[in-house]
Amino acid sequence: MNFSQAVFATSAVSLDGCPVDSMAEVAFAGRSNAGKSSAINAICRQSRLARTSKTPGRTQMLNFFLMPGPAGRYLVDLPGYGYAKVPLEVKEQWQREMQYYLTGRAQLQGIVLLSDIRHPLKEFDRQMIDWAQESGLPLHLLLTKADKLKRNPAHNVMSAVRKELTGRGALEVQLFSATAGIGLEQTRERLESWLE
Ligand SMILES: Nc1nc2c(ncn2[C@@H]2O[C@H](COP(=O)(O)OP(=O)(O)O)[C@@H](O)[C@H]2O)c(=O)[nH]1
Ligand SMILES: [Mg+2]
Repeated sequence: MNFSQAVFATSAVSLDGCPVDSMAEVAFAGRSNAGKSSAINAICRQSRLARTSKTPGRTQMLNFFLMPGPAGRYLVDLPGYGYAKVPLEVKEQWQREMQYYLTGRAQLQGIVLLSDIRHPLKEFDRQMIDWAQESGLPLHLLLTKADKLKRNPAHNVMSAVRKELTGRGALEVQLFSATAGIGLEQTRERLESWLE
């Protein structure tokens, strides 16, 4: 798959604004600062495809990155934020839009959920896991910034998360680090299996 040739295609503020072609896509979800933009950049071997920032993002938009080819594919960066800090109204709006998108988007093949390994399975993550299960979509959980923990603690977190999520539909958990290059190939393989 043409990850290296991915280019920014378009942004949408709601399901209505998403591309109307029928190319298959995978969505990346996670609380703001979980490492979504960094992961997309690392997976696509580019430094500036998706924007990354040190301050939690305000982007309430779906960003579509196109992998060109005879059968084009999209990687979709979904809006995310730290749950605790947003007004209820924003949270409810987000919940409506995400539910429309997850239940109404026929092109969607699976969800990559990113969660900082130092505080996994927050409310945002559990919501996404519930929706994926309800929509019958496979979910691949990346425990991001795995470079922040030593090998054994990182594996212990992964085991605990796997145990907690047993029986939650098609769900896989892996370690990931955009900066240290941990788990990149495993993630690419999962994306290929969903998009091919
Ligand atoms: N140590 C470390 N920091 C990371 C990693 N991935 C992202 N970050 C940092 O975490 C912050 C948020 O990353 P970003 O990709 O913008 O998160 P997003 O809000 O989910 O798109 C930035 O300061 C990144 O440099 C990683 O694998 N390891
Ligand atoms: Mg981002």
